[in-house]
Amino acid sequence: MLIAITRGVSPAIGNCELTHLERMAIDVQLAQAQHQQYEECLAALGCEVHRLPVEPDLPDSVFVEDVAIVVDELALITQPGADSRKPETISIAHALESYRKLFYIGAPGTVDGGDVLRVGKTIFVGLSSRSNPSAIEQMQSILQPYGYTVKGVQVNGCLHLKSAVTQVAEDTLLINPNWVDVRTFRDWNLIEADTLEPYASNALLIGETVVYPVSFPRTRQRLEAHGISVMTVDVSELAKAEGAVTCCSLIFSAIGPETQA
Ligand code: CIR
Repeated sequence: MLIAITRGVSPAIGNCELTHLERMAIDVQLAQAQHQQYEECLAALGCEVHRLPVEPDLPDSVFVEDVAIVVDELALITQPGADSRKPETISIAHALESYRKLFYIGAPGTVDGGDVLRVGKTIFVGLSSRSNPSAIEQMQSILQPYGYTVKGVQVNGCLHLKSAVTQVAEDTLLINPNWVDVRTFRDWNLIEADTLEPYASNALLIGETVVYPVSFPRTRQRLEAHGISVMTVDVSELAKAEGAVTCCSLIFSAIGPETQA
């Protein structure tokens, strides 16, 4: 069984962090309705959705992906790269402790979960404005004993590594070659996002279905042409906060910490 941890949209989302986007008014009610449809989509794909209470004072707290990295053996609570987001970790650690043994990234390390792409036993970590080499070293020492290889990847022009590349099938990645070096991912089949849709590389793979923003029809056609099954969601308001589909959930299989190594 898959668990999906989510959190409702904060009424303060209009004060979110922004790095590459101009601030635009966000319709909070519409954002909340879109987020609810996103959760319904996760449930339709077999996830048990565990929604955490809204954090009225934490504008970006809907983007739960950034504060933890969950693998079968453990969960890492991150040290988010933006100071305004550091308090988000407390409730996520509390929610995860019944599922996984917890480890913590400490200062001076910073890493956002949006920079972490796990493909099998390889964990790529974006070197971005949010994530740094100290966090990567800490991740290596925590994860290597469990057989994971952790690799830093330079990211340019976008917020996170997963703004630039995500997994869309077991052996296939969706990528924007302007933001990350495609040679890093030469061991996988690559589908390039349409150049008219630069933000189209963030897709959320659940089982064999990709949850995908309705706003990228050209890239969606490319995915479908490769035989990938796509379920669309409208996340236009969350996109104004520089969020996308992976960042609104933490999805993992339900194993208790007592059954872990
Ligand atoms: C931030 O800048 O931290 C938020 N406004 C957006 C975070 C999006 N997270 C993600 O893509 N993993």
